Amino acid sequence: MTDLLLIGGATDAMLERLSEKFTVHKLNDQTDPSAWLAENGAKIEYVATNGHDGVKPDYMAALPNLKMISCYGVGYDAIDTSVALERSIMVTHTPNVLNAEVASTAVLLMLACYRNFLADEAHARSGRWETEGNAPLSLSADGRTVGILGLGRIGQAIADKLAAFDATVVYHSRTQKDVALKYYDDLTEMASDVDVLICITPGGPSTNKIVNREVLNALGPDGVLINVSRGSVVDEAELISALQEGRLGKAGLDVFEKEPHIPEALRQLDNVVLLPHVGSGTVETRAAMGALTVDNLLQHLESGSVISPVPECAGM
Ligand code: A2R
Repeated sequence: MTDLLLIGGATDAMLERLSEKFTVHKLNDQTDPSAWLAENGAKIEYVATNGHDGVKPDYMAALPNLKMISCYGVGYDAIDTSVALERSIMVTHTPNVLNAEVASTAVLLMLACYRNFLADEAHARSGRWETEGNAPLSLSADGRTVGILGLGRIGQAIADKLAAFDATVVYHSRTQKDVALKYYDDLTEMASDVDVLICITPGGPSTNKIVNREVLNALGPDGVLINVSRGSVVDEAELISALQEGRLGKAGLDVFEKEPHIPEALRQLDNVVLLPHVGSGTVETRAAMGALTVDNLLQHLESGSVISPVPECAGM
């Protein structure tokens, strides 16, 4: 059977299907992954990984006969696609099947920021309602102007869900899309015009810290920042100081610069809502992502074609 390297975890359902066609080697089971790769790397033709672990450059170099990398997740910034292209290695990911879930997470974070539900829940649970009286009033999440940074598949799903909250949706990306929403070619200008900025671009060099001090200041003391993309998109140190100094109102964050580490200073703030990167993290959506990750591998093994290549590999 063909040898497949699994980097990171996989569900039982994925492992069951993979084991029918591949000899699966789990890198997590190796006490010294580099030593294992030095000895066994040459027999590996397929890799299954995820958006967080990706494939480290030295791992990639230790796999001379690699044909394909299947990534569980839509973001693939932890895989160097330029090296993959040079070596004619196909890279696939799992777009679309998580659009609705990540969009729900973005909207839930926005609602949590405005409506203060987490503090209200603690107020109710602690018995303080009875002893101290009503919880303070929150702010309405309805009728807001929301700027979406990255109006792609997920960004559009967020825009669609926001219609239920009477939002005015505008967007920024590098190119204008064929949609009836106001386009800003300048991110800072958009940030100064909106109540909420929702980040949903890919990670990687082109978006690294594009939400910087200038953008955060433009969003302002009443502004809300939501990040469901990658931690690298926002300058985390600048975000913390903006929140501490009241130059930014609130933030709802599902992603961080050095996951799973969340800076202590961020965890101390009460004007943030923090999630442990669960944007697509439901049983249903993760099952769909797992199925597509495996479908891509099996199809490539059988026919050499794939279902969902990353854009860089679409012409291969
Ligand atoms: O810039 P464009 O016209 O290529 O539009 C894409 C936008 N985008 C950017 N916007 C501003 N500055 C950039 N440097 C930049 N790079 C890309 O992000 C497009 O509108 C959007 C990405 O959309 P999709 O490729 O359809 O990705 P999808 O499936 O919505 O997922 C977005 C990201 C993933 O890469 C993960 O990091 C995360 O959501 O879960």
